[in-house]
Amino acid sequence: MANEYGADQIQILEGLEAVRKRPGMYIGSTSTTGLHHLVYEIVDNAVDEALAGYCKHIIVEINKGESITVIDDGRGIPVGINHKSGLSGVEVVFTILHAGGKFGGGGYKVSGGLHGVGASVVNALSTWLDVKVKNGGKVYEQKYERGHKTTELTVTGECDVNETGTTVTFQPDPEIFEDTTYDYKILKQRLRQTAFLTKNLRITLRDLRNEEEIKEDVFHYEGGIKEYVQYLNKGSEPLYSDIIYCEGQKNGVYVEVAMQHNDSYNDSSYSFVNNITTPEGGTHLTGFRNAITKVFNQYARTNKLLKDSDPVLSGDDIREGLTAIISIKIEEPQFEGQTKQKLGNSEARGAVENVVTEQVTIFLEQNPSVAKTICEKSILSQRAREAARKARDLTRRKTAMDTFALPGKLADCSEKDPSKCEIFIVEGDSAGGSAKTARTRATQAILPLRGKILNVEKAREARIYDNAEIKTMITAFGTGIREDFDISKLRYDKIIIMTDADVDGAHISTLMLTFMYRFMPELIKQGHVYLAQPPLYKIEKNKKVWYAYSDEELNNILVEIGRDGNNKIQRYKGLGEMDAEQLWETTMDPSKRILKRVVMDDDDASELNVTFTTLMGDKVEPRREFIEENAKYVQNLDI
Ligand code: 1YM
Repeated sequence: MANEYGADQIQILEGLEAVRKRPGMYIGSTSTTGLHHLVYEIVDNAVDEALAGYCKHIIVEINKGESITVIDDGRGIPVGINHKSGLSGVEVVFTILHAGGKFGGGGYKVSGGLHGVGASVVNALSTWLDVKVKNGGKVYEQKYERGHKTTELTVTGECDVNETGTTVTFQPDPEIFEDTTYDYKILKQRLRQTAFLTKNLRITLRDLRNEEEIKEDVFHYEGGIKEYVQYLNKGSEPLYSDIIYCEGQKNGVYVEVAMQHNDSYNDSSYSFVNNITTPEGGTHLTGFRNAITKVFNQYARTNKLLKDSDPVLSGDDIREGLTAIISIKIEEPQFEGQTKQKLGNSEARGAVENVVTEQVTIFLEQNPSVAKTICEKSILSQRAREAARKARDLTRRKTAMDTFALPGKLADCSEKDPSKCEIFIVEGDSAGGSAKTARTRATQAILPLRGKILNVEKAREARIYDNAEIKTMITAFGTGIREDFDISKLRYDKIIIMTDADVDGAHISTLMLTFMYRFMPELIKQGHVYLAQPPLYKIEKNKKVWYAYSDEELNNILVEIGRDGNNKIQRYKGLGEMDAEQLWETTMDPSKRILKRVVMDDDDASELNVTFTTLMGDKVEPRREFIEENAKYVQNLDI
C-alpha cells in the first residue's frame, strides 16, 4: 500500500495522463485508424511471444459493445515481482510507458514502428481493461479503469498446469475516440498480413457482435511469405510457377525474401521490419534492389541473353511485374523520414544484399528456364522503357516550346494560386458544356473527357502517351508522372472526378483512379483527389425542389413532405440531364456540394494493390470472387 503513493507510482500516473491528453502522439490519431491500432498493440505483444517460439495461436474477438478480447497461448505475461520497480510483470506492461523492451533476453525485440508503444497506451485509452494470465495451474487477474488499477493482481481461479497464456479484454474510451465501432474488414486484412509474416502462427478473428451472424476467419500459413506472394499474385498470371525464396542471417539481421514475376507491369514489392510495414522502404529495400539488379545483369550477360553491345538492364526493367516480400528482423531498428516509416540501419542493406545475391544466383543456375523467362521479360521492358522515354521527351519538348500548351479542351481558371483552384474532370462533352457554363471561372477549371480512358493496368508506360485522354490529364495537372512527378507543380488543390451516378460512371471513375494510383499516387496520398456526388433524384412539389443523394435521403424527404400524387420524382440517369444551373446547385457549388475525398492507407498498401490488379487486370475468376465478396457494399446501383 505504501507503494501506492511512491514516486514510481506518481510517475506512472503522470505518464498515462500524458497519453490521454495527447493520444495522437502515441497512436497516430483518434480516428478509426487509431481505434484499430489499439488492437494491433495488444496483438503485437502476442506475436512477439510467437516469434520467441512460445505461442502458436492468437484469437481476436470483437465483442458486443465494441470491446476487444485478445487471447494467446504463450508463457503468459510474468506475474512475479520485478525487483527494479517493485511491481508485477503484468503491472509493468500495463502501466509503464515504453515498456516494450522485455526483461531477460532471447528472441527479437519488436519495438518497431511509430506506434509500437505497447499495452500501457491501450490501457490508458480504455474505459476498462481486464488482463488474465494462466500460469502454473493458476489464473491471475487484474482490472484497470482509464489506466488506473482497480484491483491488485490476484489469483481468481485454477486451470490445467500445462495451460499457459494471456487474455486481454479492453473497451476503447468514447471520450478519446471519435467513433468506437470496429470494422471487421480492416482487422481481417491486417491480421491476415501478420499471419503471412509469421510462418505457422494461427490467428483466429471472430465477430461476436451479432449473435445471429457470427463471423470467423482463420489465418494460418505454413509457407509464410511464400504464400503471401502467391496471394498477392492471385489477380494476375504468374510467369513461372516457382516462388524464389531466400532466407539467412548476416550481421545480426535475419533476412527473408520471397518473389515471383507476373504478367503485369507493376512493381509490387513490400518491405517489413519486425513485421511492421515500411511503406517508404529504406536500407533493406535498397539492399534487395541492388542485389537483384546485379544478379540478373550478371546472369543475362554470362548466358548471352544480353549482347555485349546491349545496355545494362535497369532495376526498373527487372522489377517490372515483380511481386516481392522483403521481411527482416533486427534488434534495434532505426526509423527515418518524415513519418518514421523508412528503415535507416545500414547493416540491413549489406545483410539483405548478401543473402539475396548469394541465394538468387544459385536459384538461377538451378532453374535456367525461369532465369530465361525473367531476363526476356526484363529486356522487353527495357525496350518499352526506351520507347516511353522517347515519347515522354517528345511531350516534354512540345511543352517547352509552348509554355501555354494546355490542352484545347481544358477550360482553365483564371486564378494563378493553385491552392485556390480546382479542376473538374467531367464525363462526356455535354455535361462538360453545362459544367463550363455553371462554373466559377476564377477558381474552377473544367476538363471534359470523351468516353473511356485507357485501362493502364493492361498497358505498358509507352502506350499511355498514345492515349489522348491521359495525355490531356497529365498536362492539365502539371506535375508529371512517375519519377518526374513533382507535387510542387500541381496546378489545382482539388482534382474532382465528376461522372454519372451509374455503372458506366463508376467504371470511368475507377479507370481514372487506377491511372492516378499507378502514375501519381502522391496526389491521392496527399488528399488532392475527390469524387463529386451528383444527386440521384430530384423531387418537385408545389414548385418547390429537393435533391436526394441516396435512397435513404429520398425516403426522408418523402416522409417530410408527404407521399402523394403531387410529388414529381425524377431519377437522374446522368449528369447530362441537369442543366447548368442544376449542376452548379447540386454538385459544384462549394458551399452546398458533397465531395468524397479518396484516401489510401499505407498499412494496407499490398491489399490495395491486389484490389486494383484484381479489378482491372485480365483474370476473370478472382474478379468475380472479389465482386461477389463486396457486392453487399454496393447499394441499389440499378434501380
Ligand atoms: C494478449 C496479449 O501480451 N502476451 C505475452 C506478453 C509477454 C510475454 C508472453 C512474456 C515475455 C517474456 C517473458 C520476455 C510480455 N512480457 C513482457 C514483460 N498477449 C501478451 N506473452 N515471459 C512472458 O519477453 O522475456 C512484456 S510483453 F516485459 F513483462 F516481460
